[in-house]
Amino acid sequence: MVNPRPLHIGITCYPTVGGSGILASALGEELARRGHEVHFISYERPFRMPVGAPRLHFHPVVINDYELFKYPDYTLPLSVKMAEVTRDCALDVLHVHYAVPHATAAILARAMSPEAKRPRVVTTLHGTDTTLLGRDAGYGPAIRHALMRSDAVTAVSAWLRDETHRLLAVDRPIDVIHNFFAPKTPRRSREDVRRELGLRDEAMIVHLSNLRPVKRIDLLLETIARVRPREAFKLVILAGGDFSPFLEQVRRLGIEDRVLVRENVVDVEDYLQAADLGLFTSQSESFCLSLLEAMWFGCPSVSTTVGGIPEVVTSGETGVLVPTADPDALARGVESLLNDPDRRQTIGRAAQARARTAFCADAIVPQYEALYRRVCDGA
Ligand code: GMT
Repeated sequence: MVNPRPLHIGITCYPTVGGSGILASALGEELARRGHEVHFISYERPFRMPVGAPRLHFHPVVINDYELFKYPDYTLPLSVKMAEVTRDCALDVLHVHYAVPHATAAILARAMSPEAKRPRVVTTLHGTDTTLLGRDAGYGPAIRHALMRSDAVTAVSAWLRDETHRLLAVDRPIDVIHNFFAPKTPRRSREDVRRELGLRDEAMIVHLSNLRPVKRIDLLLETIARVRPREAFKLVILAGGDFSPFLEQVRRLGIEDRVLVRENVVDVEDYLQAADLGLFTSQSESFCLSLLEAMWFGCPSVSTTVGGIPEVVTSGETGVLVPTADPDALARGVESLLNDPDRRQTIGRAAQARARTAFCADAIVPQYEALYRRVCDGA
């Protein structure tokens, strides 16, 4: 069989810390490794994008400051850059991650391109683009418009697909393509990381997130304050954001000696391999990439039963799900793993096996490649 020709793919995402940007960067890297030319188009280089990798390119969007504008506009310069890269690099596909404002910019870029050279537009919904902005009357109709006019739309879980149909009344098929994880090899040993954190016999409970309100950091801290025995663990928060607004709560709960924070960590793998269990208390989560990252390293997690998380974890088998946002119930869930190393190990191993089979790059990236071929062939 003849190998299909490599594709030229433009990827736009939020380049700073956040699940959608991390996922998009990893996808770009994997696509380039598989022989495709990948062009990132954004206001900044995605923070996990490797420098100097073959077939990976970055095109910055420059935004000029005009006194006339009270609020600087990003959508138009982004769409112009998308059209320019499409023309100069013969893009087949513009794959945008997070609908706002990327999908609208891509639709405009496609309309600006000469008819014979129009790229296909693939929009991937990640979560709050539907669940938060989709409900906002100032955004909803524009999101719906861009989704209806995309050549394909994907969602990172069946739950998010259904929510999108429900909230946005988007009457079109949405493909479900779950998150994947392709970790870097840790650079330090488990012992080195634990030494850095000053851990002795305590179990390391890990939480990774961008600390946005939807992550319920208040609930995370309330839960930790209730876990017993308190000297048996430390909570390590890998924060993609400023933790200082939560310091007052940490003091009030008297858990200063139980909580360690590391902000904007790039080498998450180093910390994950050193962790014993994870804790995620989100109010909504379309998939929860951080949970998958922990599973990959055999680290079982306790999490709220929200959104697409039940597609990732089966309670009692590959993790522990707690149906209510109740700190006492969450603390009992944590204790059920903390105080039972055998159970922790059994669930951790099952979580790792599930992560490495169902949510590895080889299982997920070909689904995106097949989708690109489908929209390109359907010209
Ligand atoms: O988690 C966030 O708030 C960041 C957000 C994003 O769009 O950057 O993450 C979303 O995308 C991730 C990758 O697809 C998903 O794993 C997260 O579950 C999702 N977050 C929410 O739905 C809150």
